[in-house]
Amino acid sequence: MKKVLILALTLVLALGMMGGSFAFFTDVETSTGNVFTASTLDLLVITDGVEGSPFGTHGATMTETAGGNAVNGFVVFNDLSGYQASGNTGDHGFIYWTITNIGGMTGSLDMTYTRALDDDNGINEPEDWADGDFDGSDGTPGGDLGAHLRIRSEADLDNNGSYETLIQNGGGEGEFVAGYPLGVPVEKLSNIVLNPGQTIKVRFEFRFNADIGGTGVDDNIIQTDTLQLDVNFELLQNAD
Ligand SMILES: [Ca+2]
Ligand SMILES: [Ca+2]
Ligand SMILES: [Ca+2]
Ligand SMILES: [Ca+2]
Repeated sequence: MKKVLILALTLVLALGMMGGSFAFFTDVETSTGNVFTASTLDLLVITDGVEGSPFGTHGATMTETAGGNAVNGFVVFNDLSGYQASGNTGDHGFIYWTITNIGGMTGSLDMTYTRALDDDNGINEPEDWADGDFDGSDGTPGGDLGAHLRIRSEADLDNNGSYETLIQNGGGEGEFVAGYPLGVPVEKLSNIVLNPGQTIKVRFEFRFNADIGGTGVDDNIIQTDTLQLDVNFELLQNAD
């Protein structure tokens, strides 16, 4: 055993000496400054206009709160009613959004609506009487605006000024917000390809009928009621 160990040591020393006795040509090239930078996926959503009609004739108002680089701006419509100014149209209004991919890579855009809140927001006397009883209730457990307010939205996917794509369900008149389950996002646009720099536009409309619902329901059931609809735009990196 001892002999084997000694032999091994000798071999190593001999190799070392051989290495030191040769001269080699050498050349070295170094690639420095290799940098890896992730691309960007960034969505810019601008609320670029609101419009209402026949606002101003009976006190309805709208206020627009600007957002940052996201759809965190919002619009508040107050004191709405089914007031009939002309024809058979009650209060209605529009919100316009411009959506641009300001990142460096292509993404897929999804858009969802969420009925976030639909609340009685207090019950006044006429509202209480809507169900024929002065009992502190209007006869429905939650708010009633969602069941009497239609929404309709369209997209201009090629940004040519024409809103060619209907993105709501329920036909030309639009759909009642109450059709959305409370608190659950409902997808309205999906997998819309947005290249870097590409823009699309979305026009959102809400509308009361002059006789809300038109189903024999006392219109007073919506007095003071409040409704919140959240709109979410999400840009996802494309798989390819
Ligand atoms: Ca109420
Ligand atoms: Ca109510
Ligand atoms: Ca009642
Ligand atoms: Ca109610």
